[in-house]
Amino acid sequence: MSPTQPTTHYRACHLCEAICGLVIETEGDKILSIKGDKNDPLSRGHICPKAVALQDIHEDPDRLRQPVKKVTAQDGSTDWQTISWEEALDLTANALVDTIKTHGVNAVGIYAGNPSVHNYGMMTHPGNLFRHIRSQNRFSATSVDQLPHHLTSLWLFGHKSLFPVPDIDHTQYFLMLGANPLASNGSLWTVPDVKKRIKDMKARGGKLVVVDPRRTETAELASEHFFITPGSDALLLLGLLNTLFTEGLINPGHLAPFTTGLAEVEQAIAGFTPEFAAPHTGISADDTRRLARELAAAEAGICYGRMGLSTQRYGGLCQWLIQLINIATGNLDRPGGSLFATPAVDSVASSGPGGFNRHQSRVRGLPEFDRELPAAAMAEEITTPGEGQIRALFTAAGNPVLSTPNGAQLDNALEQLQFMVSLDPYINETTRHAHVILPPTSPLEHDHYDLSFHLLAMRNTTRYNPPVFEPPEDALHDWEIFSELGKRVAAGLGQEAQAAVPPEQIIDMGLQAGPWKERGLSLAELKKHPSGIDLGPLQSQLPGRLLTKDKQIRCDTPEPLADLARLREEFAGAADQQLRLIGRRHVRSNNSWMHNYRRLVKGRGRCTLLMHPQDMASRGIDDGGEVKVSSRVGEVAVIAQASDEMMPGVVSLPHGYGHNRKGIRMGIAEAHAGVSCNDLTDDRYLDDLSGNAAVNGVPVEVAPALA
Ligand SMILES: Nc1nc2c(c(=O)[nH]1)N[C@H]1C(S)=C(S)[C@@H](COP(=O)(O)OP(=O)(O)OC[C@H]3O[C@@H](n4cnc5c(=O)[nH]c(N)nc54)[C@H](O)[C@@H]3O)O[C@H]1N2
Ligand SMILES: Nc1nc2c(c(=O)[nH]1)N[C@H]1C(S)=C(S)[C@@H](COP(=O)(O)OP(=O)(O)OC[C@H]3O[C@@H](n4cnc5c(=O)[nH]c(N)nc54)[C@H](O)[C@@H]3O)O[C@H]1N2
Ligand code: SF4
Ligand SMILES: [Mo]
Repeated sequence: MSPTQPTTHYRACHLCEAICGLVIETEGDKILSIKGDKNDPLSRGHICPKAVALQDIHEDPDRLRQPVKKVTAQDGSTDWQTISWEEALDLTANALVDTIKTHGVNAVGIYAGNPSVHNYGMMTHPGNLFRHIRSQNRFSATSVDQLPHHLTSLWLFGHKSLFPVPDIDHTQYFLMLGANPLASNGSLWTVPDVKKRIKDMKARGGKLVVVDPRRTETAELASEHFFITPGSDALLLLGLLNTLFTEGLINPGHLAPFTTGLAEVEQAIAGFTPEFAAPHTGISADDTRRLARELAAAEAGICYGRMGLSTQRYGGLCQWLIQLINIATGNLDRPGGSLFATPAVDSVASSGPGGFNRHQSRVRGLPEFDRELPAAAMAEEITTPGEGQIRALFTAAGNPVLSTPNGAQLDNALEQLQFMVSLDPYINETTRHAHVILPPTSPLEHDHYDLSFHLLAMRNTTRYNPPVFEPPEDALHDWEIFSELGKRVAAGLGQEAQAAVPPEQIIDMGLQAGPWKERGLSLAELKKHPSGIDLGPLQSQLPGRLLTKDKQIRCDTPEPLADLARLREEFAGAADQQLRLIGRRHVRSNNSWMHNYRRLVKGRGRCTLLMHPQDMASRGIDDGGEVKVSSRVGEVAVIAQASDEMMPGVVSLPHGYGHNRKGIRMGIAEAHAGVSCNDLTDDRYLDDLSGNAAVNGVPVEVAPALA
């Protein structure tokens, strides 16, 4: 075929968890169009405005194509110099080996960001490098995100990644807390086209109840919406569970033969009544009881909570309580409830269960989870002298300066490092501190398989996509960079390097050994079905799928039960009048790194502080006026926007902005800089149980900027 003839490619969008199927038309090295793939059995043609950004990412002149090294001129100014891969890899490996030999493995810090789980080579190959750097100073976006879900799954189901997935297509009742899938397209819940699925559910007589301090896009679609004071959800969930117990509504159904400990939970939570919760949550005791009865009466129902519940002071308790409610109502593992997916390549079977609190962070004693420490501890581990201090840092697909609490403190800390390397295509707020940046191929230049999101999907499907474009000659994929560095570091430490098996071979083996092997799945088979293969709706699989040692679900988990004392103490007095900050997502944005694409940033600036008109009036703030927002750790100036979507006493600012720092090279993002919400969030404001960052519910003050 001539290279100038139009060619059709099938490809999953990897930008968010919805993993929509795309049809991409190309001619030579040009993209002609990007559209939804109607034949994709999961996404059925759905896409959002971000899909077209794949073209912008691919073509972005700011995206690095070659490694760069920081060079300092005689006057002290710095610049970036393009270097060869050979030099970049050698330089990086030497610096890592030197650090390890002089200061030990813990002197190397590692931070892995969110795109790692959207890019399968970044999941199969980090071990090729990090097995030689067994540092305890490992961090990731997990501890600013889904850590409480992992812990709950570990405690109740025996594996960190056994996540119950809401079966929206078959449910009649959906209680959703702290999630906004209309903007996020779903999280820990792969659910493309969620809007239509919600509408279908309502059309068949189902009910959606949303609990959120903001009347979000999702709340607008709900049958009922309740405002809730940020950070108080655990009290509401306890009130619900308490009602189930006191009104005789506990019915674990098919779970009963292998479920224990509910009686102990009943005793422990006896004091947490709907009346105790009401003054703190703002939701009446009558409404709480009614919601509990409705959920219990539903033929099949779902209780689900996401970022708003995970990243608050009681994230661990909240996610644990949600699963107890699903168990107590018999809705776990039941069609129309929440079920475990059966991915064709089962990463649950091939990974360890994870562990908790086996070691602690050096400075503050925060608990490890799955060999990672809370990201909120990263800055102090860099700046506090002593044995085990981080002196060299490896960041991969992460921008912690904008995405972790008290980002400004981390921004300063990174300047102290002796060496920093970033595996990243951009010079951004974090990577500008690096000494070397290693840019991988563009997403369309490598193949694609979803290792993460089939595990979270509301329907079992499987799909493999070859690359849309051949990579340029002198380019390396993320997985190749890990392997190449692994080889060099192993040599430097006198260890044996792991063989670099290409990711597609790992997938091929996974498919042939996986739960659907009887269907004859293999890479070759998947290649025959470019839109993917439908494996059907989620199925009930307990107790078979449980990975707890005794194949039981033990509900009386000691850690969250002990955490009830902290909750009781915090809410012992009257409700306070503190103004609280929460986050916000927009369908045209994605965390910190998608503000450099013209089509996505056009229109009114989105980095504004939403505030209830009453809260503005009492502070003399005008709609559209500039305000100062301050917290224990910092202050930002931003435009305030009046909105009765907000619960009075709560303000909302999106995260991922703040592209006004010196030295970044993302022209469009700089022109739409905004401020970083994580210059206000607090590295000391955590869910003490899990160590997860509480970026929602942060106490703040707001005042007119000129006051
Ligand atoms: N206040 C507040 N803070 C939050 C949140 C919030 O709701 N509120 N949300 C939190 C959540 S849920 C998350 S997941 C984190 C995200 O936190 P991070 O993962 O630290 O940040 P991202 O913005 O996702 O940054 C992604 C980085 O990966 C790079 N990148 C993109 N694609 C690739 C690739 O294919 N390969 C490589 N090597 N690099 C790539 C980008 O250039 C960018 O530098 O933020 C968290 N922070
Ligand atoms: N367009 C877009 N899509 C995305 C992303 C993105 O940045 N942009 N990020 C992706 C990532 S990494 C993730 S993890 C997911 C997140 O997916 P979601 O969790 O669905 O997304 P959020 O918009 O953060 O929803 C959190 C909701 O919690 C509410 N909230 C805040 N505090 C509280 C509280 O204390 N209690 C209650 N009940 N609610 C509260 C907020 O108002 C918000 O509506 O989205 C993914 N998809
Ligand atoms: S919802 Fe949008 S960003 Fe998410 S996978 Fe689909 S097209 Fe991509
Ligand atoms: Mo996330």
